[in-house]
Amino acid sequence: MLKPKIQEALNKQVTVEAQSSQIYLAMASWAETQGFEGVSQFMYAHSDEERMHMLKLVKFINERGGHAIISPLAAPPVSFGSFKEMFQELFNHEVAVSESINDLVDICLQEKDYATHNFLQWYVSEQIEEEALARNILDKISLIGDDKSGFYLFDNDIKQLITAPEEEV
Ligand code: OFO
Repeated sequence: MLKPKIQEALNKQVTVEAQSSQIYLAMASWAETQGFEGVSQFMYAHSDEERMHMLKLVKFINERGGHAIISPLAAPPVSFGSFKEMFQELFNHEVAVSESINDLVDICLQEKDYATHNFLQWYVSEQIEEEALARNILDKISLIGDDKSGFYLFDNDIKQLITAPEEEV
């Protein structure tokens, strides 16, 4: 049985993951309107991944005898300035999500909930990968600078970074 404090913290993380999915969906749509097909495909896939992260939490909470709560979400931005700014925002967002996971892990240790602690290790590893991926993309964008043909190639190359959802679980 989940302790109320753990359930509350896990439900907050459900909202964080849903919000991430929502933001990346907005990024996908914006990139698509800018004609960047590869970037938009990457963002659509990333949005799906975040939804999977959310669902994994929902299932876990309910399996442990709790009740996963689906909360309203804030509207994400409509446009994102430049690709550099958009990926910087993605990186900042992932850093904030990592902090949120760390806080959750901390609460589990305080409450001696080792089962939830064990479950969360998947998220800890996932955040290391997601931050590294975002950092890698930002490095590539810095190398491109203002080179238009560089952006064209980048838009094509980024498709290779799309992870199939089944590789995630
Ligand atoms: Fe759920 O990993 Fe990104 O936010």
